[in-house]
Amino acid sequence: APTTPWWADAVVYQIYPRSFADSDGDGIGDLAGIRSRLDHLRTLGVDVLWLSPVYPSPQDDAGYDIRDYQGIDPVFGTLEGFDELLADVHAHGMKLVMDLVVNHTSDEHAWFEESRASKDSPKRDWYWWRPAREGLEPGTPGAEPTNWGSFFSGSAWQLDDATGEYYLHLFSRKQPDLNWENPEVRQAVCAMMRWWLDRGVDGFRMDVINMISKDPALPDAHVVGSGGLFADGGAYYLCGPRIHEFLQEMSREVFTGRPELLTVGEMPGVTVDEARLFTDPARREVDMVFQFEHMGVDQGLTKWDHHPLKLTDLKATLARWQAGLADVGWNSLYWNNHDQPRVVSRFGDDGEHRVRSATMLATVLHLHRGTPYVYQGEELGMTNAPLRSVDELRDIESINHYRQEVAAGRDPEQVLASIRPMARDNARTPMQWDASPHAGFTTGTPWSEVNPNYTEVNAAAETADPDSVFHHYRRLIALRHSSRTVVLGDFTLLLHDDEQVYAFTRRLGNEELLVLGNFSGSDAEVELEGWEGSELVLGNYREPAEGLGLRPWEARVHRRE
Ligand code: ISL
Repeated sequence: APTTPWWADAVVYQIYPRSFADSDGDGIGDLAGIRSRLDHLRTLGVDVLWLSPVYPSPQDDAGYDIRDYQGIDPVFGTLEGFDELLADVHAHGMKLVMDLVVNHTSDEHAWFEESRASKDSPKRDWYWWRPAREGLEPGTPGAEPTNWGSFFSGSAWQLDDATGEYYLHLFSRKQPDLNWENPEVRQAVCAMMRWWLDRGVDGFRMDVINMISKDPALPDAHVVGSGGLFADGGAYYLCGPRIHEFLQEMSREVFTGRPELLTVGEMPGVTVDEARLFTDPARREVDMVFQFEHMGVDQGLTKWDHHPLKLTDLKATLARWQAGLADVGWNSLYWNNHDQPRVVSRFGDDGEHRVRSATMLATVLHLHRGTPYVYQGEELGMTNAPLRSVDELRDIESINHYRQEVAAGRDPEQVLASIRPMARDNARTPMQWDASPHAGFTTGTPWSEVNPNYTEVNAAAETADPDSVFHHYRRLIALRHSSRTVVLGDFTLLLHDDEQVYAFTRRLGNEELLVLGNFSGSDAEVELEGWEGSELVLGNYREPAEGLGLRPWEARVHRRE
């Protein structure tokens, strides 16, 4: 049998540097701040850190718009400071994975500045340039080369005055898409990746990597319903025609001879069948992907159309991914990242049952088969931001959407109310370290408001409390490190139709684990053969349970042989 890779029993922790820890009082987190908090991560027990982008950037999309791939933004520190951080991370027995954002660059990147300068620039073809639609004056409504919408509202095309042509930007207009059809682009990206690996980094989280291969014909998208002005062009750029070829080439050119890496591809819209191909080790593409199906269960056509969770939908989708990647490939497991609202506010109860529901959610996720990702603050049960007024929005996605809707005549209060539950800003409030001013995040003025609950929800209080969310995460991570069944056991969903209880087993050889989670604030009955009297491995209530039934937001892991 093939040996399991090193990351099979690893837990990854995502750091969003701008909100993690500020060492110099400018109100923005930085690399030295991260260095000063490595003990927290060591105590938690995580194996790998993933850093959201720290490269020089105009920060139009909080660093996902990169001006220079081979440097550190002064707001975060210096390259020397980065090397020191990397050495410290390694000295603490952890690995460090970088964010790789190569579907697009900043419009301030030297490559784009050269590309936009003239139609015969040697780098013209490094991006997607197109003239106005046949017969229409550039800049007039409908003259955009295709009807595609951008993820951040409006058209995916921006007219550029220098040459009178449009460039493609799936995200903000300050994030022009690179043209991966051009082999020079691919070579430049590979060279840059090798440069970071030579510096000692341990892998990459690849931003929207399933968007790098577009249908070069760039056809108009099919319009669904009455729609807005712009349509979803995803059919022509999600898992496009050359995506597997591009990833295999990257793997050959960059990863050959470097066995100890971790690669994870962020892939909105990826299907289980595609994910099997991407993560089949024999194909040498990526180790695992971030899929999004379970992040869509509480929304309608768009993310702003938010509705309450139906537990059976969540269970069905996650179980399908467990089954789909059981024999080939590997799952990544996450509830949170810097783009998603806080899970305790989303699927749990961030009021009365905050601790109980946060620990229940953690237990259910971490007992699945795959590599768990913990997003900073999740291990404290941090909650969504209050977002009391539009002035508290910092994120381009929400701000653009707000402006678009208000301009279209919608009621501003209602627009804000629709943004509140899903806003990416929910995840980006400063890390809550202690009960001192600004939660110990900064001595200056934080770039985003600290959640007012920091006096109660913070790392200092939680490390001192054995029943805290923090210590529950620590126990879950330790369990994974000590149990082959948690890492490799088969997954079987139970109680498919139950709207209150999430139940499944994991089995390896003679050992079987039963995982139970109550997704509600009321008692739940559970009837399962043969589990009465089994050993309790872990739970989130101190007082022992009677029988298999669950108390409000209770989670338990049982074991039998
Ligand atoms: O945030 C989202 C939900 O609306 C997604 O559409 C998100 O934009 C998508 O998952 C891609 O995310 C990644 O690339 C973006 C960047 O803004 C995100 O922060 C990043 O995680 C563009 O680089």
